[in-house]
Amino acid sequence: MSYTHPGQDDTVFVKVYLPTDTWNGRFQMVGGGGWQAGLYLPSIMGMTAAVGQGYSTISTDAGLGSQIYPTDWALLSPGNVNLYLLENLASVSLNDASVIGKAVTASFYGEAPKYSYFTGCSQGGRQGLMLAQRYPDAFDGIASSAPAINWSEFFMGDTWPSFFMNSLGEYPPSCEISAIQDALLDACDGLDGLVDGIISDPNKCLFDPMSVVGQTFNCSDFGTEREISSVAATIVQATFQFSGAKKTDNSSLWFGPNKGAILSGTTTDPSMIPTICSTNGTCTAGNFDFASDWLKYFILKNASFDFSQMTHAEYEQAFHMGVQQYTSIIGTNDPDLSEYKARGGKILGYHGLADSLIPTNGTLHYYDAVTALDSNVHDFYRMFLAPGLRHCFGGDGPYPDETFDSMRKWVEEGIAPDTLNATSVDTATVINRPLCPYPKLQYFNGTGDGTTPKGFYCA
Ligand SMILES: [Ca+2]
Repeated sequence: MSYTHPGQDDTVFVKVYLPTDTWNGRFQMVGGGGWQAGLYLPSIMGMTAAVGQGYSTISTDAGLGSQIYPTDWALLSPGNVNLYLLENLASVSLNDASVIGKAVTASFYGEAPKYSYFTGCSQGGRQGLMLAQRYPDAFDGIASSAPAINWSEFFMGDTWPSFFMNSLGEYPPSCEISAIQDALLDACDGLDGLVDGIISDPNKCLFDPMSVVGQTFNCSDFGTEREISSVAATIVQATFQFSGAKKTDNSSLWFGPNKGAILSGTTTDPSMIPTICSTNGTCTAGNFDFASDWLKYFILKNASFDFSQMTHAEYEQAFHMGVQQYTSIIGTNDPDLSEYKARGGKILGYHGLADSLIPTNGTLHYYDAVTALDSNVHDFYRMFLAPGLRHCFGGDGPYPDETFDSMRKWVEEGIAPDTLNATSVDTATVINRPLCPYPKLQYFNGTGDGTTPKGFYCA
């Protein structure tokens, strides 16, 4: 079904799925991902799973259509952002969907849902926190993982490696970046007590990419042996944790991904250091439109902006403009969750320590800000750190598959989860490990074999 906000020239589509005779008395809204508010394939899969478990469920497209990028809707004309649609994406359509979903549920079954829940990761994780911040009455419980909060900061931060390469005029091949990452993993894997290919405490990793300059490696991209260059090491160093986007005076603008995050890409988790190489081994700048579209269309409002020519002063200025213009619309980092706490709401989520797309430290920065206002934050909001997990899913670390059910149990039975189970997805041997709620981290005392929870503890 569709609806409009009269005068705003929008058409918002929502879909509601209702189990005919297996309704469990509960309502669940499924969030979106990337630039999509919902109703894309993963949302539909989430709705299908929810309806299979007896939930009535809804998802919304926020009136944006089904495009992967905002290219078609971002600008009304050069210089003029479609703010109504941005607000639909940011917040308005979320509350709409909760109202519509609950009303359709009540009219179909003749009674209102006993409990209402929201679930999402990335864009969906941001949506969950926006609902808690701005529409505290909408949901009893929210599963919010790897949230795309600090929206303008993290998008600008994601463009930093590309900007940095442009400023050097150097574009190392992904095999070289991978070789540095492999050396980092060798150096830091065991610091958490277990050599398993997963870095569970990135802060302990003091690996310096410059230390492997000159080492040879086999480049799978070209089938040749190469040496790690100081340029590639400099780029990796500039991308990682404690570095990240910088001002012209070298002070920090935003967090980089943790050491151990994979900087070379996959289809669902694009390369942080995008380069395009020909078979003879020469490379040029690749694209990371997912992030640079924010800069181009929303901050600079210029569809033909040439990112490759940007100066450092312009980068710093654009970073500031983005925060200034959009934080109140879509920043989603208001740390005052007192109204949500007061209505008895619970928020539970995870963030992968190997997330390169949305830096884990941005989420922890927010969590710290919430904690500064309410030292009892643990009573209603817990964020579990997932070692080796990339953005929302994927990577060598196990996946927290019981996030939603733990949240529901917390809401309905008052059982707060002290750990969150995670199960490996693609590994030959299935491993199960307990994730720890921030500020605790997961460590291993050496008593098990690493495939079962035995030997893991939170500290
Ligand atoms: Ca390890």
